[in-house]
Amino acid sequence: MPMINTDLVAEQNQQFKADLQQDYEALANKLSRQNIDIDTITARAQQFQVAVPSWGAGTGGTRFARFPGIGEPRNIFEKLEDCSVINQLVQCTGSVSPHFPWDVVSDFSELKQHADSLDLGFDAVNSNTFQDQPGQAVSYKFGSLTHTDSAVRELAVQHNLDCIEYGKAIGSKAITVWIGDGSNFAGQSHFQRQFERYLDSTKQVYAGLPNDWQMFIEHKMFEPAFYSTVIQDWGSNILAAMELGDRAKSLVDLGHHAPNVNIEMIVSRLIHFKKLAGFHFNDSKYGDDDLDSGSLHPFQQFLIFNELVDAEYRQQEGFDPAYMLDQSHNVTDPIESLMNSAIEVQRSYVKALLVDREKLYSLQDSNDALMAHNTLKAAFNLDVSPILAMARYRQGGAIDPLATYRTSGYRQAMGEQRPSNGHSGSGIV
Ligand code: PSV
Ligand code: MN
Repeated sequence: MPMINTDLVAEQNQQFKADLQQDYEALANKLSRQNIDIDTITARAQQFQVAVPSWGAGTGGTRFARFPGIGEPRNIFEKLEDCSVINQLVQCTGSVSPHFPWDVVSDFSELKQHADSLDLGFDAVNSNTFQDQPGQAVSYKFGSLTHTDSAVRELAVQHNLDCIEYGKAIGSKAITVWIGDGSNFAGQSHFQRQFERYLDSTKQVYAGLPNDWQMFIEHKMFEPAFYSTVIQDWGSNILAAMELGDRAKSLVDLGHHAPNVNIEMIVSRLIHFKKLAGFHFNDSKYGDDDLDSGSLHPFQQFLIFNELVDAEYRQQEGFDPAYMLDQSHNVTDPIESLMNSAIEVQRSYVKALLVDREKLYSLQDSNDALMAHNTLKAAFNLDVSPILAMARYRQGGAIDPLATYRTSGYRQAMGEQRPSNGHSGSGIV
């Protein structure tokens, strides 16, 4: 059941189609000179998918304030409706990654039906032990899976096991575990004992995974713990994943590293050890800013996709990463930001497909640094917008998603249908 009138999408596409056709043909000619068939690339773009975070559908905020937008979704059912608008127009976001307990419902089969009716699936489920819930028996103030008190650890383990049950009911196949556990003062926590408690707790969660499920471990350098975080980097992450077993893998959130860290190289190492779970895409300037994907460092995002496409090209065994967005929208309409970001991530993928890999390998092998670099840059510098627009059009989406969305008046209509209930079902994300 499409949320945006399909006649409107068709009308809008009619307006943009002639220009697109011209631009596509011009690019096709250019690529054919490099022996690249544009339709093969467009077909790959049509297959590309990145999941949308349920928590991204509401306006985010900072620790200072949150400025809600109009017509915000008030529960997971409404979040799914907004996510389906995104997918209807961009056609590369067919699944949603839910976050519990924010998205807990009394009847998960009803939620699954609602998602089915909107042509959406569910990606990895996320647990939340970084916040206390009303009436919670013991507090996560000093940690969750690594807390010194076994009663707190048990509560956190049980929450993760509950998340797996919720996920089973809606067709998920993975749980992402991110914890804020750590310390704010030197000496506050015993690093090794804390990590031992982490492993002990996560082993219990891992033991509860169905056979066809994976556990994604997400690292983050800092925040909310500002001196030390238990799973602070990919090193602790992969060590924990190796200790847990084959179905535990490391998830890379682009905002969770120190500035200037070579994330694409981390990705390459994780691929080598078959430990790359997938991504939370976003962009950042200072820390975990949760800016829109590709808005500041499109070259870095391209270099990451260069590693991913290289792994595909080399047919690396077991390579199947999950792609998700994870951003916070403070000053934009979340639907618009998520559409833009999904397209920017897809753009990086398509550009990486255009890298002449055999040429690059040979330039690398002959140590021709500059020409190797220029070979990468040649793909990055190409404007692949016509391929992305054609991929959307061929999938039944919008040639210009933002223009169509704004013309539809969806947000204004939601403003009338969804009077604010004071919260969006998530915290400040
Ligand atoms: C933590 O900052 C994080 O990136 C994790 O993925 C959380 O689940 C998400 O943000 C929630 O805001
Ligand atoms: Mn994340």
